[in-house]
This record gives sequence, structure tokens and C-alpha cells, in this order.
Amino acid sequence: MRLPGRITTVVTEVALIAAVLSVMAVLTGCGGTPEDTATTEPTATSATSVGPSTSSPPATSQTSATTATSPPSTLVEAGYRATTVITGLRVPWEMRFLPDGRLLITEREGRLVLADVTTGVTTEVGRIDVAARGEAGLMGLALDPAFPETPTLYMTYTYSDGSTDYNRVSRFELIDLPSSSPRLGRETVLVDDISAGPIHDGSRVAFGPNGHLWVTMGDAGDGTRAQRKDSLSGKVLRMTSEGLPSADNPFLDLPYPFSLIYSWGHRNPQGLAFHPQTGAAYITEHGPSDNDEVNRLQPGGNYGWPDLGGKAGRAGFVDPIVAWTPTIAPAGCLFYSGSVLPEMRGAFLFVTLKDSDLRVLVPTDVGDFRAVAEERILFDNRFGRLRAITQGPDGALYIATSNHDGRGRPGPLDDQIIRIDAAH
Ligand SMILES: [Ca+2]
Repeated sequence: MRLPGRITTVVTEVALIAAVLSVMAVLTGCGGTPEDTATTEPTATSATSVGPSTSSPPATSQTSATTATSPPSTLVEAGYRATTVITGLRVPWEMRFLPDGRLLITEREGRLVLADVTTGVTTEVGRIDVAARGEAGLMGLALDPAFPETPTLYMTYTYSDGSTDYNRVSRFELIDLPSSSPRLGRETVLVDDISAGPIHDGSRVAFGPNGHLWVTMGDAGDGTRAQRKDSLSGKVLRMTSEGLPSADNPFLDLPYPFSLIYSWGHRNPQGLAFHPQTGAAYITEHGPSDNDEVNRLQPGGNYGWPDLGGKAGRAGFVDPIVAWTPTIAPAGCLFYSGSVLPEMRGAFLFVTLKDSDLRVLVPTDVGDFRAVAEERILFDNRFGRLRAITQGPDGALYIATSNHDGRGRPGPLDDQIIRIDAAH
């Protein structure tokens, strides 16, 4: 939208079939969701700590953990149809489809939710005892590559040791997976004691090619950490599913856990995806007031923060593929590989928080994304802040709003999961 020198297409509205509707029906039909009592906005100073043994919102119980939603609303724009499929979430941070088509969702305040995107029904799977201060809390989520034969999850979250907050990467068992009410089981901590803060916690987690587990970590509010190799902050980490450094990691000469570092000089990477052909990792990254970036990761690469931002062209540093000033706050990303939206195949897609839209970066070469041929902007300011995106088994896109995160203006349906497919 504000990208001089680049082919930028602001997609305009073609038809507005129906805006948000049935609002009252949703509100009156829920019968009290677990979040009904949480009426205060999260702020940088408020602490939310929820867990199995601590005080939970009063509405949380076995019988009220399942919530049904109203019939969906639909919005058509530029040949795409956006349909609200899940409502009433609180800051959904990551979503992953299970092989059976159900959608697993982390909420930043600590809840893990299973959703049926065909019925709108959500079920609480468990709660993590998180320190949900500012941008921190329960964040990244990945399924084991052998799921469901190996029914384990990997999550990143912020916790408190009583005086200080840290981020960690943990593996969790998922119990009674085939049932309608699976629940969280035993936790195994993989990486611990990573600096955390109310801002810049990174924490996107995903399995890449060859079974490597990748984790993004922000600078946790101190940019100098990004240039220090005795800190895991401001880094992208690569490890085995046991939390050990991958065998060909670039800094194996460093003592554990710093041997987990794959790339460095990052400020706050909020998106992580892998190229379907080359397998290369890509991140979206938040700049300060300038130079939000999309980066193609190289092993051992220094991406500049806090010394450099954007395309600085400095020896010893890796430039981004593309940078945005003013900033847009890019978040979850993916390479689209479905058949429902054929014109997006091979494109790099991401959602933005600040600019509140869906971006499509068409690469100059779909075989290896190194430059942008065209940037398209979809559903600009239609749903508010957007944090997560995933591709469904049906080939449709699913995006999640983040309007309850303290920086948005939540509507009655928020936060929502919205399916995007072709309008015809
Ligand atoms: Ca950079």
C-alpha cells in the first residue's frame, strides 16, 4: 500500500454481499463463554496467569468449555470470499489443522482450543500457566511431523519463575486425540530460560524439511541481545525434536544452548514458513518505526538488528528480500500450495497486525523466492488486526484476528477465524 518503487496493487472492493451480521444472535446464543468475565483489555502492566490449579474465569467448567457460534457472515472482495467460521476467541496466536480436519488454536492468555470449522464449535483442550504480559503468553504451536501416530505438540510460551519472565519451548502429549474432547498431557521442556519481555517475544514455531524444529525468538526489548551469541534472543533457532542442536547447525562450536542458533540479528520475527521446493526458511520480522522485513534465512546469517535495518547492502550482513517503511507489522506467513486459489500458488502470503490486511507477494521465480514481482493487498481493514494464517486441508486460507490484544478495537464476533476461498 505504501511501497514506492514496487508494483503494488491495492485490491478494491468488488461486492459487499453481507457485512458482519447476526451479531446479537451470537452474543445471546453463547450462553456464557469462558471469556465472558474477562472484560478488561490486556495491557503492558497487567499480569494474567492461568493454569490448572489457579483461579480461572468462573465460567470455565467441564460443561461450558464447548461453545457454539452463529451462522457465518460472508464478505466478497476481488473474487475472494471471506467467511467467518469461528468467533469468540481471545487473541488466537497460532492455528494448526489436525489430519482429521479439526483446527487446534493457541490463545495468548494460555488456552489451547480445538475448533470444528464446519460447525463453529470450540472445545478447550487445556490451559498453560503462562505469564501473559503485553505481547507475551502462549504463542507458537506445531504438530509432530509424525502426527497423529505420534500425538504430540510443540508450543512456545512465556512463564514466570516468581520474579522474572522467560520464554520456553515445550513438547506436550495430547491425550484421547480421537475423541471429541482431547486434552493436554505430560509436558517435556526442550529449551528453557530464554529472555522474555512484554514486547518482542518472537515465538513462531514450525517443523521444516528433514524434521528440524525451528523457533523464532525476539530481542525481548533489548536489541543488543540480537548481536550477542551468548543469548538466544533475537535469533532463529533450529533443533531436533528433542531440543538438541541439528547436526549441521552453523554454530556447533558454541556451548549449548547457543549451538541452537541458526541465524541472528533479528528484532521480532513473527512469521515462519518454508519454501515448498527449496526448503529454505523465511521469516516476517517487525522493524522499529521503519523497515519491517521478509527475510530468506541463511545458516549463520546476521540480519542486522539493531545496527542495520532494511536493505543496507553492508558486507557481513544479509539484506531482506523486501522491507516496508512505514511499518505494517507482518505476522503469520506461508507459501500457498492449494488448488482453490490457483493464482496464489507458489506465492508468499502473510497477514499484518498494524495494517490489518492479507498480503500476497508474487515471487519473480516461484522455484526460489528471492525477489518480489508483485505485491497484492486483500481485505484491507475489513477484520481488524490479523496475526495468524494457515492453509486448510480443503486448500482454503484461514486467518485469525487479534483484536483483543490490547491494540485493537474488538467487535462482538472477535476474535474470529475467517476462511478465504474463491467467490465463484
Ligand atoms: Ca534486517
